[in-house]
Amino acid sequence: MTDNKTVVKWLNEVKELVCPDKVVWIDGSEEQLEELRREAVQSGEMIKLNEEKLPGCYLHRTLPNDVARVEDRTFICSRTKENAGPTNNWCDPQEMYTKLYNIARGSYKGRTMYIIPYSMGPIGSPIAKIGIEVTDSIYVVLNMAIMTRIGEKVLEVLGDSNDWVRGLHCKCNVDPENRYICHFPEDNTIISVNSAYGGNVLLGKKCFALRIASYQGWKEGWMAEHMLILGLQNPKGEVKYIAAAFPSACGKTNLAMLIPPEYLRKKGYKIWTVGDDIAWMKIGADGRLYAINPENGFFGVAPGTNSHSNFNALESTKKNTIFTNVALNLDDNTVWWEGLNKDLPQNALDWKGNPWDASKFDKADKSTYAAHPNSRFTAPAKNCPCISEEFDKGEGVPISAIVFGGRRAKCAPLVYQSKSWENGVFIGSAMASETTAAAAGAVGVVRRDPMAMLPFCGYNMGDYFRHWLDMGKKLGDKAPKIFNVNWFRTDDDGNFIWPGFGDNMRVLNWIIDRCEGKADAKETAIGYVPRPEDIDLTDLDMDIDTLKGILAVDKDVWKKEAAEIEEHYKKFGDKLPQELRDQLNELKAKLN
Ligand code: GTP
Ligand code: SPV
Ligand code: MN
Repeated sequence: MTDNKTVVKWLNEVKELVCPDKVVWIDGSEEQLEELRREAVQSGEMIKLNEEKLPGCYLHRTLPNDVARVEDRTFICSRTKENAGPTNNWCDPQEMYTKLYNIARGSYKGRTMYIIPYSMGPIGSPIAKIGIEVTDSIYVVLNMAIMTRIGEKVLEVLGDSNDWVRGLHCKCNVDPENRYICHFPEDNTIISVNSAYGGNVLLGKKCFALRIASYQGWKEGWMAEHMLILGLQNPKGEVKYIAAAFPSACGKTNLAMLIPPEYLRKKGYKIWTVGDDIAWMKIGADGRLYAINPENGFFGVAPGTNSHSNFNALESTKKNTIFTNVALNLDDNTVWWEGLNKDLPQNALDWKGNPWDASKFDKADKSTYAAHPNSRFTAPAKNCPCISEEFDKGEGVPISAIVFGGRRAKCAPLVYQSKSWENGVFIGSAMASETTAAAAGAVGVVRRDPMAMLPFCGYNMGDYFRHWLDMGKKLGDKAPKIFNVNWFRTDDDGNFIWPGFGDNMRVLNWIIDRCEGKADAKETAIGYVPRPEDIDLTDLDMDIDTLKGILAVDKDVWKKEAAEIEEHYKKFGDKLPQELRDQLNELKAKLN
């Protein structure tokens, strides 16, 4: 499909290594994709769902050992260990290439080598970038066809350029002991072996659009961030854009597609979705920060998604969607997951394909769940009822506010504003959140996750902080204002205090009002916190004292927090920018 010499050379080398029976170029045509779907159904790799209720939808089950990203097997193989930094696993690139080639060698025997040319970002957008993924999995091809822009036109845009990311995925025999997700930032190369799940194998997503792209952004003066992008439309019809970074499974998809409470809808407020997971941001000609969503679909968390919590996400999954590791309702050949509705299916298979006994369902015991807690839907962005008209444009949207957030049962207030860009970078660098099922390992453990990028930063995180500070200097007074939110404060019984979801709009309105100098705030040691009367509680069953409680900044809790941030900062040694050290000292002084 191309005579780009760099592409042809790499593909020949890969082919010689993996020894496929057959080679297939993915041209992006519907006929070819439909043929692959047929093949996947025939082999059992996918199950066709009810064509009336869920047209064009399929269910896929991964192996039980392969249900989430594997952070302990993810490597940044830069030439020096220092460039990977203290927060990444590192291995010498030559050593890792040798190890991976030994695993990949001959692994496509009896299989087909699919070549997927794809664009991250609207094809031809000045912010977009191109990748080629080679895979032996039809599931990967079909997911990439939803999550990215694929096919022949990508190669036309690439021409004879060498500016593209090489991605090799080998499913092998999905052996967790030989699973590696490796990035070679200096070589624009990703190699992933022995997995067939989501972020491990859809190489355009976390591997390219965050790990490789964050490195490229550092070198080229832009930013690749783990952020949703939304447009908030006010009653005058003006749209202001917000980018928000929350760790995995902490609410990006939900916030990006939010439906405002009725009283705000009636006034004319509305949210438009530009992206739900990743933002690429560049300084535009007018000096402001512009963001695009490099993806073309949503790889969203299924559990908890329902018509009340996230109507727009659920609507997005009603056609041409691939479900992974949810339950199969045998009565009508549709899907089900915990939190979809209260009707537990009485005749269903669980995510492993075993008969599911609804009577044994116990909320406290995840082993009784029908769907895996990290089960997902892959849905085309254009299915989303509130997709922004800017989504496909490629120039990007101007960002007014950057929001950080995470799951903190205590400590962080509902919302606060940083005092400056530097202070905002400090807040992002010190972010912490409870771990979720999106990555293998323990769930619910508080860990520092700077800018929600801990698992995704492709270079030394100390340099990454410096890059953030430098971007702020370039943006000057045009820089977005930086905020922090926490929807997850709990009471003594462990219940969430803030209603969350659509009601988060009340907080977004305060954020935009602050950007426009329209709302007041109280200065505290950690930043500007709304006065309780500044958060509109109309129609909400919450009293002002409860609100005061989740807006409070408890100095004793924060002194402990500051001590923990100091510990966290030690990892970065000399790479920690002095500005951030100063910010921490200022916080400590204010708390005393
Ligand atoms: P990734 O796709 O892993 O990056 O996740 P994400 O950040 O997009 O998270 P998502 O929106 O899928 O939400 C993850 C989980 O958090 C779901 O179970 C949601 O129901 C829950 N959640 C999202 N927003 C809120 C909120 O405002 N309050 C509460 N209590 N839960 C929320
Ligand atoms: C995340 O874990 O942040 C995700 C899902 O968005 S995955 O694509 O698996 O990384
Ligand atoms: Mn994510």
